[in-house]
Amino acid sequence: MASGSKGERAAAGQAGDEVASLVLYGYPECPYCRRVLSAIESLGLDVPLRNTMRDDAANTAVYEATGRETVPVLRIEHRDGSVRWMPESLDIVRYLNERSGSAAQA
Ligand SMILES: N[C@@H](CCC(=O)N[C@@H](CS)C(=O)NCC(=O)O)C(=O)O
Repeated sequence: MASGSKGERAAAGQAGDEVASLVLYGYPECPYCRRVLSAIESLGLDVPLRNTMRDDAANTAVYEATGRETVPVLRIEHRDGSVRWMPESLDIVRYLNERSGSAAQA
């Protein structure tokens, strides 16, 4: 594949990649997930939560994507169909803040 394809740009997270959907994988009892849920709320975003404690398929999806079961993980699907899985609560909060042009507390 030629360098600079749409998929590569999206995976690199460069400006211009258009996001089609965001889904948070985790569960509300997890403090790191709560950090992200709180940022989502204060930014007024509509990001559904897939509860990995209650939904085996969600837990499996996280494991297949990241190689571990650690949450939170944000699934970012771009309009070109490419998907990026972002672990680490602080990285997710930073990403959401940057997308919103805002600064929710981490
Ligand atoms: N550094 C990570 C820590 C995440 C973390 O430790 N999550 C816990 C739940 S609160 C977890 O998934 N533990 C199970 C595991 O790592 O397999 C973050 O900030 O997102």
